[in-house]
Amino acid sequence: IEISPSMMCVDPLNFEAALRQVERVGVDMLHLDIMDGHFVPNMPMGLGIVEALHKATDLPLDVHLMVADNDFFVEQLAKMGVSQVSVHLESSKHLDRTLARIRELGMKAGVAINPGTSLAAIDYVLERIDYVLVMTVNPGYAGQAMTPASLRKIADCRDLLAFRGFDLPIQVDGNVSFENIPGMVAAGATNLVAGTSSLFHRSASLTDNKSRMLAAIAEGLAACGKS
Ligand code: S6P
Ligand code: MG
Repeated sequence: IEISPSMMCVDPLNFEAALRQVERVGVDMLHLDIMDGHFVPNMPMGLGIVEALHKATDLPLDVHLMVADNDFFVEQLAKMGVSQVSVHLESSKHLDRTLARIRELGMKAGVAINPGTSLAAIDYVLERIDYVLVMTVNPGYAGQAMTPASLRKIADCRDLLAFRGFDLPIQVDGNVSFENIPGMVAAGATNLVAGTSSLFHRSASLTDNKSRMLAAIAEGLAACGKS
């Protein structure tokens, strides 16, 4: 199970210190939420931070695009050493073409899907993707509550991938809390976007929060017989 901390959750005035703390505590990649104020009503960080992080860290960069013009941002990100990028199927006019282009540019391609969107739409792009991002909140903000159908949707995604014979990571994003992690992992989540409800929870240090995450992951794996 991989952990991808959502960097929009750190204090922008102490960004570098937070980055070093995240590196010390140990994570698998950095989740960077790029929003344009059109597809979602928020704009917490832009391309400048992606470029700066590429120079400042060895951690792989995991970009989650929440923008109206995916194709523009995909071309920009390819120049910034990004490892993987997900585009929302809700904002993609030509999803198949955009996903093919992401791979052509040397990045892993992910398709992100809003809580209210049917999984059926990803069925015919499975050959084009390296992971699925199942949104468990409506995109735009940190600190929201998990949408009610999230756990069965993660399980449905796992079943669809298995049925079609694709062994792909399932990233989950939104209220991936200490309480929700066991159920998410048991349902098939393999990559956890960690925000204000886990790694960056204000009640404790990053080290303690990471330990609590690991315990919650172990509980989820045990529940599905994988530990
Ligand atoms: C939301 C964004 C997410 C959040 C993350 C925050 O649009 O894509 O990556 O930053 O969900 O985590 P939490 O635990 O505050 O929900
Ligand atoms: Mg995100």
